[in-house]
Amino acid sequence: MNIHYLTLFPEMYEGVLGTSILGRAKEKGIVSYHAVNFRDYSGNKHNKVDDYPYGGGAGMVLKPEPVFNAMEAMDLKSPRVILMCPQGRPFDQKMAEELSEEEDIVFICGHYEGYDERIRTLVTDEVSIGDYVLTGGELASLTMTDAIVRLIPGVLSREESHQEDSFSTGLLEHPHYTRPREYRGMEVPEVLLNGNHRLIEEWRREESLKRTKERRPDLLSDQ
Ligand code: 6GU
Repeated sequence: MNIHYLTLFPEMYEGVLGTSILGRAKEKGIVSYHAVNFRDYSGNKHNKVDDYPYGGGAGMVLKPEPVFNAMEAMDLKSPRVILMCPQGRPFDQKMAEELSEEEDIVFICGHYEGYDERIRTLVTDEVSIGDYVLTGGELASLTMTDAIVRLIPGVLSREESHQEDSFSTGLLEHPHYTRPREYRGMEVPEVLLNGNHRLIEEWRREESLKRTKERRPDLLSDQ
C-alpha cells in the first residue's frame, strides 16, 4: 500500500510514521508513506495556497490549483482520495478494514475555514475522526493511518494479532492480568489461574459483555 499526504506541514509525519509498528511496516516494504507539501504546487510565484472567500465572510479558503496540480503530479491509477474535514463521515473500524485493502490512499489535509468546493471533484470520501475540531487534518490522517496499517496482513505479529480487538468483535475487551498474582492487595481472578480454558473463555465473554453494557451500550444495539 502507498499512502500519500497532501499537507502544508510534511514535518509532522516523520516521527509518527518512523516509529513502532508503522515504522516497521515501512521497513518490511509492506507500506510506503509520502508527505507532499502542496505549497510546491501552488502554480503562482508567491506560493499562495489560500484566498478570501467569494461572497465575503471570515476565514480563508484553500485554492483549487495546489491540490489539482499535486494530484496530477502523483499520477495514481485509482486511489482512494480522502478529504479530511469535521463535516465528513465518522471514521470507524469498518472503514479502516475497507481501506486496509486499497493500493493507494491520498489524504488531503487543510488548515482552513474551508476547501474550494471544486476540490471535492477529486475526492472519493470525506472523513472526520470524531465530534471535535482540530487545527488541521494531519493528526486525523495519522490516526487513520495507524488504524489502517495495522490491519494489513503481515504488519502485526501473532502476539499482536487484531482478531480479538474491541470493535472487530463488536464488544469491548475483557480485563487483562499478568504477574504478579497479587499486587498491593489486588488479586488476579481465580478463574484465570486454574487452566480451565472453557471457563476462562466464558469469564472473558461475560466480562466483555458487562463492560460493553456499562461503557458503550450503543455498540450492543448496533449488532
Ligand atoms: Cl478530519 N479535520 C479537522 N480539522 N478536525 C477534525 C477532523 C478532521 N476530524 C475531527 N475533527
